[in-house]
Order: sequence, then structure tokens, then C-alpha cells
Amino acid sequence: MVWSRRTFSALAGTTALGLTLSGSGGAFARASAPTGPAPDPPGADGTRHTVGFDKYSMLVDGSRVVLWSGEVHPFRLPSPSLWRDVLEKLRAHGYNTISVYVSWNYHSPAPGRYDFTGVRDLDLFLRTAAETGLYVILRPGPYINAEVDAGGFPGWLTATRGTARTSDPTYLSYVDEWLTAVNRIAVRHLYTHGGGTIVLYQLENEYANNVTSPRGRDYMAHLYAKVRADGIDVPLFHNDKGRNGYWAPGTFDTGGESGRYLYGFDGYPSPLAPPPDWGYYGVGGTKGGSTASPETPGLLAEFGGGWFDPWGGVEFDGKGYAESARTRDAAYERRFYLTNLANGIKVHNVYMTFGGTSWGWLPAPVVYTSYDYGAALDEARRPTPKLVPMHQLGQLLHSVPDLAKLDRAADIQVGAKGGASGEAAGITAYHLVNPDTEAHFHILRNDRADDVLAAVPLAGVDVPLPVPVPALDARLLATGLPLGRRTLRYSSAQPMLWLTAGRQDIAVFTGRKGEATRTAVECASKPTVTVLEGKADHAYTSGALRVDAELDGLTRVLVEGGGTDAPFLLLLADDETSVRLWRHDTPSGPVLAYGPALLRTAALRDTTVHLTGDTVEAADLEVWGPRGMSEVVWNQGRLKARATTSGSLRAERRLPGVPAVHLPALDNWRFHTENPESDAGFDDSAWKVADRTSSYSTTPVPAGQPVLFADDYGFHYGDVWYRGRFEEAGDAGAAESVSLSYVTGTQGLLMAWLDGKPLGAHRMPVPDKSTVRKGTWSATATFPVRYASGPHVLSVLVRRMQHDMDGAAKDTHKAARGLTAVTFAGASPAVTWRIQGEAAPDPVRGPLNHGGLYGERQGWHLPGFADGGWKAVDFPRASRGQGVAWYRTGFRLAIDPGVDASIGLTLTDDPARAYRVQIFLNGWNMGQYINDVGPQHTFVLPGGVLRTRGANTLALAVLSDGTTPAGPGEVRLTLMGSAAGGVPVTPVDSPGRAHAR
Ligand code: IPT
Repeated sequence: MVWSRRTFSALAGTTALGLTLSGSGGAFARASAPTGPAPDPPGADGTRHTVGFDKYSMLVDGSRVVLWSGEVHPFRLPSPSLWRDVLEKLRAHGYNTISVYVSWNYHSPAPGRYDFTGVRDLDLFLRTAAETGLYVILRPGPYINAEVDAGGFPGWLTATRGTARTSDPTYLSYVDEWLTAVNRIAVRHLYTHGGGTIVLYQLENEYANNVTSPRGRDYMAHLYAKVRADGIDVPLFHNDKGRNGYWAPGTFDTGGESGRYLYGFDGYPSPLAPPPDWGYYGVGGTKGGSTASPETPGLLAEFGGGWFDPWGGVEFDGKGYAESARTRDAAYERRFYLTNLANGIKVHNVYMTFGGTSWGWLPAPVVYTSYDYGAALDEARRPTPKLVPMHQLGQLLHSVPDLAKLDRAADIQVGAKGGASGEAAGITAYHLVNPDTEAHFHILRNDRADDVLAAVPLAGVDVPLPVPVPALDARLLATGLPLGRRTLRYSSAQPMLWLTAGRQDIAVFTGRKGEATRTAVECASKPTVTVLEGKADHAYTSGALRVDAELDGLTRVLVEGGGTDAPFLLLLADDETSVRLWRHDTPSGPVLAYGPALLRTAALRDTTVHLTGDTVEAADLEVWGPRGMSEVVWNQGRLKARATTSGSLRAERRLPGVPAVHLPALDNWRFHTENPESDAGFDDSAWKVADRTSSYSTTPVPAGQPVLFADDYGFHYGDVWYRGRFEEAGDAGAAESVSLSYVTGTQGLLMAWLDGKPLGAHRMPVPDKSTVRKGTWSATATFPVRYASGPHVLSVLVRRMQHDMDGAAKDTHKAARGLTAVTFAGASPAVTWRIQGEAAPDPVRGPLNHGGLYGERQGWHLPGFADGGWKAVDFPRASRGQGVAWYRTGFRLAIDPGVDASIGLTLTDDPARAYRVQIFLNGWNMGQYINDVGPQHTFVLPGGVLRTRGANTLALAVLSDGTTPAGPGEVRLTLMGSAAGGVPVTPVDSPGRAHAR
């Protein structure tokens, strides 16, 4: 599709917005100077906005903004109410943007069918983001990777002709279907039209193949044109897998349009090596990408905020996601992310910021159910210490727009206190300047394991400033920074924010607890200084007030006079305190609250400030805000509050902490075995006959065999059954053995029966570090057989796990799943195969919720299923046998509606026992537990799916291979965290049996 300039500008609304068409080449010239402040926070305000960029940063309505973004996947939290909880937490902690994959497979049960209802309500998610005041970077693929089944491709796409991720016409026809469906929603939420807050949109994902070939370039050009044709008029970009320069502007056809496409790249450097320089300013950046796109701002589409953990916990030596968070901790964030800022990155997205849960059959075979990722907000939605640096830097980027336009300034020689200089001090120093405001920034990084007290020669200091830079840590210093009506000369503490509240200007500086800090603020004359809280020394010297204080909680210094009428409140906060300081912008001006564990919203009506938020411990509440503010309401309750010497209002009583939450024991279990499919007499006449002779799979069809690949028969998720009938005409025992070849992802498993008698089970080897990322897992299981003449039935159950991803664009998602070949030794009976996988997709819970177990097909996992006739049992269980057994129970919760409880289900047992469990809560498949592999023992049960006030149904489908006794052992509810406050939670629709198909 070819774009005329006219069409594009009409769509983009650019002509109306002061952007002009350049005279040559059809390129757009961008507005050269900022035209006004960007509304803050952004929302769906119904007005048109411009979203552009120059080489420094994004320009929203002409104003510079650094997009400080966190990756969040709506499909990894199947409870729409809780989306608001996550987004409010991020917004409160200083993120101004979220980046969002949309997973094709989650929305499409079949070609031509697209579902955006219920937990898949993208419209609601985008609305919530806009209501929360977050910009959105939308990433709908079509390929997303993301450690999801087939990298986001729908199961049905694995059985279609053509090569995915190329310009193949069949593939493109499906891609267009998907993009049409997703863009129809996205277009309503573009910030350019005021319908929502989408400001950037990504094409494809880490497409590192076919970079120079027509099938790649035409593919990217097709995506570009399609997305524009669908009305997406915000800037587009691609995330290059590393800074290679792939898909930089000008490398493929963008329909004659220029200046509306950015270069982006991903980075997941090892936390053990010093952070890489991307080379934006001409240094470092050994890869071609450092100069690939000089006219677009540094855009890190993904930068490691943690890392994923495969089955068996092989990435983190079995320690799980706690170890992911430990190896990418708060100091890692400061060290790496500040280096990114020093390298000109102005769109900075941390993958993941809330990882969530790969529930149902969503996870790619390489990962288990939890996708916690070691992210700043954990899987149970609890803030972790990793939010501290994000909070501090996010607030800073918001308060100090100077950081959105930086040039490199002259290097400085950093010494160590006491003598050594430069390298000897072990500090890497970046010096940056905003060319317009002359604000200077220094980023000091310590890549060594020893703490350094650096001596930093700054503008305006007589002797180098002593600055603590702890081992493997970093900090940002500012000089010449306006703080309202005062100007910072320098500080050895990191600036976090400033604002004007009422008459006074307030500035917050932060650092590690116990650090000695020195801060100097310009004062034309000697000011009056009052230390309101904590200990601080001060002196007026060389035209500046100098304050020395050791960081410990909150130190408050009130500065009056000194050449400026407005009082100035200097707040020095240690890390823990800094995340109790909440800034919110309201139409009447900013509000700063201090005390509670979370401030979600702040609004001013008349003289009252209305706050909502959370407490965990009892907390003081103090608020600064616009003049005239005299009353405080917290979570709808009016508080008695008093004016303080700090110029704030302080609640007379502490806010109460969260009350204790009591969880019931799980008992009254009922039990039933299944796998009737293994019986010779089972009626499989309704099953599909597996008699195809060709397949679009990348797995070759073995000569002389019918296609047995499950996807070719429309079965894409979970377990799949096969029944092969054959007649033995000759003497008994003609065949000696049968060999079953099968392909699965990691952790695949097979069990076989002959005429109802177990032949045995086979499982893929438990992967280790070197094999876990290997895609397809295939094996052949050989079982000895003996049978008499006459008709026989061979029944096989394959837990096939999920489809491979397709990161290298080689159609690896099309590798077969299920049986591939069956051969007999000693005889060659003709076998007629029938196959049965999952029943029709659950219309509410979606296509990835259930597989093809008998119990799943009969709705045993659903609430309301009549299990009254089942046998009562107690845990622990230790029964031996090959096959499938189900356990069901109900439990009631009565959690205070004002309490947000994060509840999990914990399973533990003797790790020698070979069995696995699928966990169904109210019919929702909350994940898979593999007792002898792990490492996951606790499964998050998100509120909404979990009725925190009411009745719940739990069903466990236990698959055991018969080699050991099988549990469950202990099964209990776990309180993972709780807070008073939270968001209102609407129960997630959980239809029972009558609705199942
Ligand atoms: C990058 C992908 O873009 C993303 O989808 C996710 O898979 C992430 O990695 C890892 O969690 S791919 C890159 C690390 C090669």
C-alpha cells in the first residue's frame, strides 16, 4: 500500500497540529521547538495530540518526555479488576508508560475468530491504562516470543501452509486478520486522537532473520502498510535483537513515509559484567546499530528487569525467581539503567516489570507456570525492593525534563577520597549536559566489589565532592538544577523530585541509609535554616547554603529567606523512606503524600484532598498540596488533620495496618480416577480418524505412517489421546514390542496401554542448563508386548506440553506435537488410529484453558460438577498406578473487602514421587505442578478468579506414570501478602458445567 502525504497527514492530524510538510522528498519536518507542556498525567481526554520525536527524545505535543516504561502482559493476569491494581502501583512508583504485548493465540481459537471479551478485554485494559495516566507502547506481534506457546502464534496457525514471519501470502492473510482485529481496538486508544494513551506501536519482534532478503523486507513493509492502513498513526518501531542496526529507518519500505518510524533494540546483558555502552554518543557501541539511526532517540524496547526460569529451575540453580530478583537487584537497576540513560536512551522499557502468571497452556515449553521473572512487582502483585530505584528515577525524570535532552559534556577526573584519581578510583563517570538549561548530570558507576568514596570535581565546588558509590552500584548527581525558585548547586545525594506545594518549593534527595551527604543550594544571602526532623549541619558559604546530613529516615530542613521569598523544604530520604513519598499531579497542582505503603490516587475537591491507597503496617499520613487544602480523606474516610511546621497537613492518628487474614484448611477432598480411554471397550467412534497423509508441520511424516500430529486434527493444547485398533491374525505373540515415537516440548510424557493393561510410561529427560533451550523434544519409547490373535486396542496418552517458539523465524512452532510414528517389532499389524484432544475451546476461559483429558472433556474441572458420588479421601495420598486421577474440593473465603490478599496454592511432597498436577480453580487452569521437577510449589490464585468472599471449587488433575507412588502430599492455601486498601475486584465469570461444551 502506498501512502500519499495527504492521506497520512489527514490520518495523523499532523497538519492541524503545527507539523509542516517539508518541501522535498515527502518527509515530515518536525516541529523544531517545543510548543507547550504535555498534559500530565496523560489520559483519554478527547483532544488531539501530536506524538513525534527528534534525535533526543519523544515529543508529546511538542514537549520532551522520557518514556520510563514497564512491561506488563494483560494475558498473564486473568482478572481485569487487578489490571488497575498493577497499573496504579506502577504509576505511583514513577513509571509513566507501560509496554504491552498482545498475544494472538490468547484471542483466537480458530481462523477468523477473534475474542476480546472478559479476561481478554483489551479495550478495558487500554482504558484502565489511560485512566491510570500511563502512556502505552503496544506490541501486538504478530510474533511476540515472550515465553508463550508458539511465541504467541495461535495453535491453529501451526497447521497452516506457508512460512510464518515472512512475506508468504497465506501467512500474511492470517496476519492481516489478526492485525485488523487488534487494531480495531487499538485505534480507539491512540493518544493522537485523545481516545487513549497509545504513543508507540511495535512491528514484529526481534526479527533477526531475513534482514536483507525480500521475504523479510517485504514482510516488514507489509506490516508497516497494514498498520497504517488500519489507522494507527503514532510512531512505529521494531525491537532489534541487540544493537545490530536491523530494521533501522530506511532499511525497508515505509510507503514513502519518513520520520514516523524509530529504531529500537533489546538488551539483556549479563548482570555479572559491567553494563554495556550502547554508543549513542559515539563511544562504545561496537555493533553496527550505534550509528544506524542518528535521527531517532535511544529506544530500548526491552531491557532485562529480571530473567525467566525454565522447568527444573535450571537458570537459578533451583532457587527460583527469588534468585532472578537477587541477581538483578536494586543496585543492578541503578547500575544498568543509569548507564542506559547516560547512553542517550529516552524510551526505556524494563522487561518484565510485572511478570504475572503463564496460566493454562500459555507458557512456552521452556518455562513453568510462574512468570514472576524476578520483576519489580512480583507475581503476587507485591512491591519488591526493586521498585525503589525505579520510583526514584521515575519521579526524577518527571520532575526534571532537562534529562530528556542531553549532550555529552567534557569528561571529569573522578578520584578516590584520599588521593587516587580516575581509573584508580574504579569509577566510571559520565558527564551530561542539557544544552538549553545548562543543567549538568553526572552518572557515577562502580563496577567493583568494593565500596568507593569518590572525590568528584564538580562545577561550583572548591574541593572535589565526596560521593559514596557502593560496590556494584551507581548514582546520578545533578548540578545547576532549578528546584522551583531555588537552584541546586550540587548534591552528593541523588535528586528524586521537586515540586511547588502552596507557598513552598520542596525537593527530595535520596541515597542509601547511613550515607553522608552534602547538598548545596544557591542563596543570594544568608537564609534562616530550621532542621525540622533528623540531624543536619548547615553553613552559608560562597553564596550557597550547604547542608550536611547522614541519611536516616527523613531529614527535613526548612530554608527561609536567603534572597527568595518562597520557603524551601529540603527532604533527604533514605531508600526505604523515599518509597513512602508519593507525588501525584492533579489539575490544581501537585500533591506529595508521605507515609503509607502506596498512594493510588489523589484528587482535590474544594479544600479537601481525597487520597486512596494501601497500608501494610500502621502508617502516618502527611500531605503537601496546593494552598487552601485543609482536609484529608483517606480511602473514603475523613481524617482529623493538622497543619505542620513543614507546611503539610498531618493526620492526627495513624492509618491502621492490614488486619490478619485467616485461610481455611483444604479438606473434604473427593477422588475419582479416569482414563477410560485405555480400556479396550471404550467407545471412540466419535473421535477423529487419524488418516491424513500430509502435513504442513516441519516434522516429516514418517514413510508408511499416517499423520499422527495432534495439530493436524485441530487439537492444539494439553493432553491428547490416541487409540489404535489392529487385528492379529497370526499366532499369539507375533509382535515382540511396540515403539512409540513422540514429540513434545520439555517435560513431555507418554503412557501406553494395550487392551486396557498398562504397557508403561516414558518421559522426556529432565533438561539441564545446556539442553533446556533446545526446542523440540523427541523420543521413542519401546514397550514389550504380548497379545493373542484377535482385535486389539493400543491406547496412548501424550502430555505434549506446548509448541516451540519461533525466535529464529524457522517455523519451529510447526514442529509436531504428539505421536509421530508407531512401529512394531516382530510383526507389522495394520493400525487404524483415532485421536482425541481438547474439546471445543472454553468460551469464557479461552482456548488455552483445557486440554484433552477425559475429565476436562467431561467438565470435571468446572464448578458445579456433581462429584457427590466420588470417593472421600484425605491427603497425603500415595497410590501407585499409571493414569489420571482427579481430586475436588470446595472452600469458602470471607476476606474483609477492604483487604487485598494475595493468595496462592502450595503443593509439597516427597520429591522422589513422579507425578504432575493441573490446578483448576473455579474451572480456571492456574498451572501445572511437576512434583519431581519443580521448582514451583506455590501457584498464585488471583482475586477475581478466586472468590475472596464466597465459595470456590478446586480441582486437581493428577497424572502419574506408575513408577512411584503418587500424591498429592500436602495441599494448602498460602497467604503471599496482604494490604489494607486494594482495588474493588469484580468476580471473573466462571461458568459451571452447564455452559461447558
Ligand atoms: C526477548 C523477547 O523479545 C521477549 O519476547 C522475551 O522472550 C525475552 O527475550 C526473554 O524473556 S528475546 C532475547 C532475549 C533474545
